[in-house]
Amino acid sequence: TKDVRVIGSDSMGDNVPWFPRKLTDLDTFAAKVMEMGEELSSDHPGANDPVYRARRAEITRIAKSHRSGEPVPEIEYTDEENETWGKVYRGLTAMYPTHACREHLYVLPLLEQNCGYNDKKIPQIEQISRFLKDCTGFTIRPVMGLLSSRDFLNSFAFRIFYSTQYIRHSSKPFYTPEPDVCHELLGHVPLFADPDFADFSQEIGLASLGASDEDISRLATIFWFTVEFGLCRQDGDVKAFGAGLLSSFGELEYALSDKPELRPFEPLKTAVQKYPITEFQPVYFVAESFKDAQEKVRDFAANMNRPFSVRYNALTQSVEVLDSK
Ligand code: HBI
Ligand code: FE
Repeated sequence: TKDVRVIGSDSMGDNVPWFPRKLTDLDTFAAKVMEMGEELSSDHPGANDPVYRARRAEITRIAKSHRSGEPVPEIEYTDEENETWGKVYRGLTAMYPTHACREHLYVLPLLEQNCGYNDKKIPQIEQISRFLKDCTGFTIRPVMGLLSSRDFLNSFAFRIFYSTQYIRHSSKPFYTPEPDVCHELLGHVPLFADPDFADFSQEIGLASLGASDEDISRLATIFWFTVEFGLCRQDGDVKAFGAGLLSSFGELEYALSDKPELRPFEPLKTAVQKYPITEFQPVYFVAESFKDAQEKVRDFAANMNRPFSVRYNALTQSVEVLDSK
């Protein structure tokens, strides 16, 4: 076996993309957003509503100025926003008992007891972040909108989840072309309270640090078919754990029907599967368990074209770079 040596950022070589080494390195991400961060696309139901746009801008300003270690500012949501949340909450929670994986079903009542989840008011990120920290060490930071795949995936290496804080337009409570609090808090958050799922997501994050653009694209596809649209086998049934499914009535129903094609989760194959982003998925991948999926992602990462490996030091909340694979 080779000697394992922790190396500094100066000795990484020129063709390794920059990546965050410590928690505060992520501070630059909050303001770095892709197209929809500040401007709404023309197909967004709120695109021509000046009141909605002003409100969304007000909420994204909070994300822009947030720094690591600070509490996430509370937002006083309007009655209209809370009503939209309520419609989504009631609709989805009615489907979870038959469609959601057991980890999601276990955590949701805990979020109701500890974080004020209910159909009356949108819960607050800060309270949820503190709850997740106790469960798995995950914390939430506010973000203005979509980050690049690289930045978004890198943050998972630190058990950080970047969450939007605004809500979809009230005219279309069951549709949004971008992530919003309904997607983040009902789809993603419950799973980050599960230790095995937290490990699995961090594994993808660690694999993404300093990865080539090609490998980032493969990891983003793996992320898409697991964290966003993943299915898993539980007690002989297929259940949903992907946040894109757990936050969409239509697709949650469809994904567990006999219409789509299901294939076993296999990183080498999953990573190159093409997928539509505006329609239901024709193909889903089924994981045996989060632990099994984590091991498979670790093997995938070990075979990536990256001249070093990384490990996370939870005591210093920093990433150590090792000069052997
Ligand atoms: N950014 N804020 C945010 N939220 C996401 O869910 C998200 C993102 N950037 C990219 C992304 N998701 C995925 O489509 C993958 O590229 C990782
Ligand atoms: Fe998401």
